[in-house]
Amino acid sequence: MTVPSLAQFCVQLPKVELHAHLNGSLSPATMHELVERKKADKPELAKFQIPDSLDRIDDFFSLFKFIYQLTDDEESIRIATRNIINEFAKDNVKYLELRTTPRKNEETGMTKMSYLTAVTSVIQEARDDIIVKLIVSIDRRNNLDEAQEVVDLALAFRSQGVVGVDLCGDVKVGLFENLRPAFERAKQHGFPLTLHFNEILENVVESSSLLSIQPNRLGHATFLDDYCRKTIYGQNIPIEICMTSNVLCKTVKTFEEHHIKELLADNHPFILCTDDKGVFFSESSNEYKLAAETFNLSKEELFTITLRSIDAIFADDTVKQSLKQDFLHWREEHQ
Ligand code: 6MZ
Repeated sequence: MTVPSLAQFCVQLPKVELHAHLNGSLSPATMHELVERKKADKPELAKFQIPDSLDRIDDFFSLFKFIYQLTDDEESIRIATRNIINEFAKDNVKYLELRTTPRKNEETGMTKMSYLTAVTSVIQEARDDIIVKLIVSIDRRNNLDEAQEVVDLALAFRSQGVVGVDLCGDVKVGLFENLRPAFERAKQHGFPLTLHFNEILENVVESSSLLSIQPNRLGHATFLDDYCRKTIYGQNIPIEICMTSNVLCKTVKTFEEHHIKELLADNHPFILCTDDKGVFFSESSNEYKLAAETFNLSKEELFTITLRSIDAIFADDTVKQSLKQDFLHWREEHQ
């Protein structure tokens, strides 16, 4: 048997993706397909291109003014969701928690309810090579009523695959404390929480507020002071790591300096994720390859990372056990 290259191994490796924003995950092919649907009405869309590099994280959030014009009706949402799932499945992601912020559009008649109906109808389409669940996101821009509406929607769509609630959005906007009652209510209803955490240094002032709600996972956790590290390690909170995203958004200077190195040294649980594979042009397998190349990880260590990620998923124990069995079986066959 020929030994696969690192890139081939990372594609073959069964993976878990837990931090992928739906509208940030549109591949160039999907963007093209959606532009084709829209360009008769909005010819200016055809001219837009995702830039190769960003100067600052602020430039990232403004890209959604364009992307949201492509996904402003239910059919576009269905196309986007289906393509994203197919692409992750092709990259051998076996369990995907996609996340999205319910959005309405008065021009097309799309409501937050019909938006989520579109997403969940696609994630429930039966396929045997990937399990897909949904996390609904509360945007930092939301006011409390809007945040509570997201929790209402999470409850309404629970039996359609919604497994958790996220805090996301422009890191320089809003305050978690204003939205806290919505997260408390989601928690009371048994939804696990994942929060974007300290993506930029200015967010550190909010740390104790975010950690006091006892989130089940954290996204990024780029800047950790002693208090944060002690609390996160003490509560064993897994961290969703998005290396390419952080370096391209310039919140981390280089891959070598990425904060994953401390988690590796301290043996703290993390999950390698893509964040926005459409904007950052990086698939799940590429994030594994990058981690291996940067930190000299062996194939066995990559397998341990993917296997350990299963402990952090928001689905129930039966799903976890079955995934673990499948992953261990894969290793036996690929040793
Ligand atoms: C914070 C992010 C993000 O929800 O419309 N989003 N929020 N930090 C990040 N790191 C780079 N990447 C994406 O997907 C797009 C939305 O996800 C959030 C932003 O709020 C963005 O508008 P959905 O499917």
